[in-house]
Amino acid sequence: MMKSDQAEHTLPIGQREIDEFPRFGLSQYANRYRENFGTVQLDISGEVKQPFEIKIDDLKKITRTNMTSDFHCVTTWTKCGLHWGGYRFVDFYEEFIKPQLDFNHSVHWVVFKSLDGYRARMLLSDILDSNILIADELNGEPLCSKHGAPLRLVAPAHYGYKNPKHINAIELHTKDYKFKAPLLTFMEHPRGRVEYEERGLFFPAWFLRMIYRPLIQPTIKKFKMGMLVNEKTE
Ligand SMILES: Nc1nc2c(c(=O)[nH]1)N[C@H]1C(S)=C(S)[C@@H](COP(=O)(O)O)O[C@H]1N2
Ligand SMILES: [Mo]
Repeated sequence: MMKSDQAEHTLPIGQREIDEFPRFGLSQYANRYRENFGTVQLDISGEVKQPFEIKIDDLKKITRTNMTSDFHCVTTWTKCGLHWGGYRFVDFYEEFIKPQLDFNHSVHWVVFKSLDGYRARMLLSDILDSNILIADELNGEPLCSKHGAPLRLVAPAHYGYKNPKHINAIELHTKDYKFKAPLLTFMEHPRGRVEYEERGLFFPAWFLRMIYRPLIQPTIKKFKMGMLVNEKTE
């Protein structure tokens, strides 16, 4: 098998490199693929003076950037060396969101909502890190729907479930926010950091690895089918 050419590449604990970069996620989202989700804006709400929208074209105001990183799914597969292009989340936040914040409440959680119904929450302090991207390019091409067009979050220090695809809305919330997880509660860690193996709640990481591994191939198949079926019916 052809693995990544960096011989010295060490993977995070519990991860195994795979050759392909499959479309992946929770099974319930497998069938929600669209070749074109067709949005041109991000709706911003929560702790802002007033809800507002950012057109995808408005993003051109901020500097573009490229980043190469490995992608780690919580189920233990890793795809190495992906080249992403887009905008740093921190630049996006400074340009568009910070000026609109309601200063009576401090933002602690950021919730991303996706066109397939997916949701992910992240700590604002985690995603202001300079390696977090809002990506619209993958390996030198416009981002394809398979991997999250029109826009997806790329947060390489966090497991895949904190890398929402097809983002169309962002909510800013205080510390008290009660999140409705799309994943079963034990599967969703509030932070999902790869370095600390934050694979989920309650169970030890080795146990979660063991139950997740057998799900990889069937899940890849379900997502492949989802793309085939929904391409035909479009
Ligand atoms: N909108 C959306 N984003 C999502 C998911 C999803 O089902 N829907 N699945 C998450 C999970 S669990 C993983 S591993 C990655 C997979 O990204 P990929 O399909 O580009 O490989 O997307 C994440 N973001
Ligand atoms: Mo994942």
